[in-house]
Amino acid sequence: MNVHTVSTQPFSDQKPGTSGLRKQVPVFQQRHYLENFIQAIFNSLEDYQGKTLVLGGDGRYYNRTAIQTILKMAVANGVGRVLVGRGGILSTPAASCIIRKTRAFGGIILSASHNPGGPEGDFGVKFNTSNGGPAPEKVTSAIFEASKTIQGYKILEAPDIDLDTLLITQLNETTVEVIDPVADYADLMQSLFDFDRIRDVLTSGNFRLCMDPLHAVTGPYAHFLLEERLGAAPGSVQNGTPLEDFGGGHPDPNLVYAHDLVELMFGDNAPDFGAASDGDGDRNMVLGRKFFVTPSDSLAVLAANAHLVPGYKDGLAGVARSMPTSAAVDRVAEKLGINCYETPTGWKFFGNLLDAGQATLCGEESFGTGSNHVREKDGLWAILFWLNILAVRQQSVEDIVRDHWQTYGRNYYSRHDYEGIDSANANQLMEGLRSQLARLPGQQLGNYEVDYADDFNYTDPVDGSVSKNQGIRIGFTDGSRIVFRLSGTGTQGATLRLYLESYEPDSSQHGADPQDALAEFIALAEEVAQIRQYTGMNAPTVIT
Ligand code: VG1
Ligand code: CO
Repeated sequence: MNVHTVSTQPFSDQKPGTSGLRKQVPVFQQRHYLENFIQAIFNSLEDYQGKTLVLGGDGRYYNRTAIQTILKMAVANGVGRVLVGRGGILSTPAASCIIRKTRAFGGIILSASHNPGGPEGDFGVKFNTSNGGPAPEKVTSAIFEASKTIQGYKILEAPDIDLDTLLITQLNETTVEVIDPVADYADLMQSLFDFDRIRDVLTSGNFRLCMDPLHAVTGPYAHFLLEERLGAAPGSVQNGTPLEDFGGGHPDPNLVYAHDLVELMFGDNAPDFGAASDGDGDRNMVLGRKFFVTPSDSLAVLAANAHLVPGYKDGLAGVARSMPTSAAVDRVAEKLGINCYETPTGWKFFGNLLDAGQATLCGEESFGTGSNHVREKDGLWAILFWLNILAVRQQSVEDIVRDHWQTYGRNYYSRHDYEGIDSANANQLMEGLRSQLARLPGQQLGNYEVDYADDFNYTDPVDGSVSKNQGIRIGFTDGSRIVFRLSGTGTQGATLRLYLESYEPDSSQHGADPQDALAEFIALAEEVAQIRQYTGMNAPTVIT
């Protein structure tokens, strides 16, 4: 079949952000826009010809169209074998699993994660490398450089490929294999967790769970694993059919966007366990009956209880968290006598630590938790980890978390997002903060003395690479802190993220609402950053 080279002009805005290239659908629908970026990926790589590429996405609007284009470009660019999920579906963690299992040179995952989908929603492209993880900065920079000078792309002239049947097709030198998106991933989960024990609980008749994939990619994985393999009652998975527009919602598992689940879990007769995941299946939210587990606490609880789970019974090599994530896991690491690494925001920064065997569990405050089983955060994995712990400990979610606070103290934590603000104003706010950093240490702000104030810089302990300006942090002498960052995943204007944390060792003080416990820091953040003035908003758009 014929391969064409189509001449094209570069776009100047194809710089990948925190997690791939994310734009509104109409941007991707511009002539040559997707093709340019995909060709830039191939142009920035060496030595992939004849090797395996994994391809799939979260099923959102434009997923199927993009997959057809990418398949034809992969053939034209000499990829040896493409493994594509049936229906174009692969969750991010499943793609990571398959890249590793099949020793692929990489994967292309189509997703804008938790951003809304549909013709007016967002779309995205992520490239993962042969370890199964998000491309590190040196790779994404090379792709961006290639996108700036691109003059043409290669594509096969061929009819569309049937994505809905498990088939193997030969196209020129390339084998295209439509694979079951769930099977390999499900096997991996079964190898890590005590399925017999979880099944005993789920079929005992006195434990109910509700899992809400928010009409996104986790649906088929959750149906198969929770209901079929583990015996949860039919209907335990709600909103489990992936829809191109996620039913019009934000596929973001938090207390605001997972409203059906939240209503159920905080209502009368709530199930024992509730969970949700995001658009591409890498995020998770865990709830007990009338009880919310913050992602930072969840990471700490998983680390403290990992020895109860077969896949982690021999202990953890170390743990890692992103800088804005609370220090709850640091206290667990200290007790276990293992290292705790602090990385910039974004899963790509955990890759080297996982590859080098220095960290086993990783997490982010943004509802991301994962381990060395793949190289992405993994929503369903976290949910199964919790179920395994519940099955062994035979306690409620709330009791387990309260016990944890009793032992380690409680890190009160909250994130305030100001979405859709003017980019120039957002940058001015950050500059205003930067200009104060030198004089803040030693100063008294309200009742607290500033211990340090800086713009977080990270030197990767494995390869020595340096990432600068990863968020402004103001730390106080009692261990509490305020962090400011601008989001790198939005597609319109800017989003300011304000992260707040304090530490309370006294268990008689563990019952407060985090917004009350953190009220003084919320006020201090306003004082130093003038958030109202710069954003023109009186309150955050989302509080998690
Ligand atoms: C956000 C989160 C970050 C996460 C990233 C990708 O980035 O804060 O922790 O890794 O999304 O998650 P930002 O730059 O907007 O703060 V996902 O589930 O979109 O792949
Ligand atoms: Co995601």
